[in-house]
Amino acid sequence: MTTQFEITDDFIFEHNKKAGTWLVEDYEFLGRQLRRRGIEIEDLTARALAFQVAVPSWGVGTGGTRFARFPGPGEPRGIYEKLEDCATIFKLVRSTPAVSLHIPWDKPDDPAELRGFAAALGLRFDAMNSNTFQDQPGQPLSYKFGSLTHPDRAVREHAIAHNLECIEIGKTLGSKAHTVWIGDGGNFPGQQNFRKTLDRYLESMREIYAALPQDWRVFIEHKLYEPAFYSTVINDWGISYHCVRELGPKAQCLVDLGHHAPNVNIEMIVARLIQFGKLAGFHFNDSKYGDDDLDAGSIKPFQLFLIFNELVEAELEGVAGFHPAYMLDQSHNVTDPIESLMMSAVELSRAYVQAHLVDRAALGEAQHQCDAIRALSTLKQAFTLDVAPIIAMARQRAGGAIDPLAAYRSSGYRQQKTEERPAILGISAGIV
Ligand SMILES: [Mn+2]
Repeated sequence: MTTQFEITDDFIFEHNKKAGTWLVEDYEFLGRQLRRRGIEIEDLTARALAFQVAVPSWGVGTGGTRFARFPGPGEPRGIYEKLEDCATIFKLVRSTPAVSLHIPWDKPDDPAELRGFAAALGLRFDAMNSNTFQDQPGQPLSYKFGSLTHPDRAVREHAIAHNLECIEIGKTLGSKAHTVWIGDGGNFPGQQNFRKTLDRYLESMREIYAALPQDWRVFIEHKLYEPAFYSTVINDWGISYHCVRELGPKAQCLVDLGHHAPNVNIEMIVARLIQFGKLAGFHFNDSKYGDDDLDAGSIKPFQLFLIFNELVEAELEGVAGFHPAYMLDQSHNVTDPIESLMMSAVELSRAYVQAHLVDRAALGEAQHQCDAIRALSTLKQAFTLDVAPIIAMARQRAGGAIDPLAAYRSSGYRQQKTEERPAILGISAGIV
């Protein structure tokens, strides 16, 4: 393999010198402000340093809509180049050491070799993802009318076998979870029998569940609609919860923020799943209308904060069995995917640190006294504090960039990759 351009630690160190002065100044000032509120800034910086979120392999390519895809320059052309881009994100933000793969888009010829390649970049593998929402070239049986819920047993068996293959690949890669999202459902009234499709789903999922290694979990991802516009089989968290209860302790509900009806109280769903011991984790993104897959916190940053408020409360209480898998899931039509994924990772760190600022004693007291205004203002006090110096300091201490976007742009990474990676057709990227 020829030498590929990479952003070096020295480059980041040099770039940080420009912003280092203001960072120390702002960090000290914020530290004094927080001390007046009885908070030690170093405790928050330690929290920020510990926060991690996985990136999706499919997120480093330009996604698209149902109408078109507009590929960007220098896009990764295969899983090895996708990992290079993931490593670049990790180097700059230092909070994204794991990558989630989608099979067969990322199917490796040699999973052990791929694991070694990732490890050399400082990366490991997060949850596996199966794909039974599109047909692969030469596939004898079609998923056009469903996969795990298809009326034809042969199609269901084909879809089950694919999921088992994902788990097998994941074992070699060191993954510990398998995520199942299906597009199954109907577009017209009468097209499907609601009860029978769910029965078939559970029957199929039981076979997948039985193939899980002892220390694995399976994540069920629900989605309101699309591609089924009338009746999606796994359409909301209630159905998802029913299914994970039926399957067993290794099955949990995954929450993709874009997969709910507008205005749904997602933070309350999160709290319920924590309470029931069934929160698998997240696909973070944001949306204005539906499953827009915009960068995290770009439309509803307060909602993101409220979700993290629930997560941090559970973390601080030490709720039994609480270990959510944090992952980004977003698709990019108009931005450089590396920039978008970095910005989302930064937004999650911000929401996480802000949630640690909530005065939980004051909030509990306000709730006990039925003082709605004081409860809201307690949350707002945490949400409105600018914690940028804390998360920038954490990045710098971990060897990352104080300003990841500026460092990335001045590195010339994308231009270098454009020369190294002449475009080829058929790049796998998508919205899931
Ligand atoms: Mn998702």
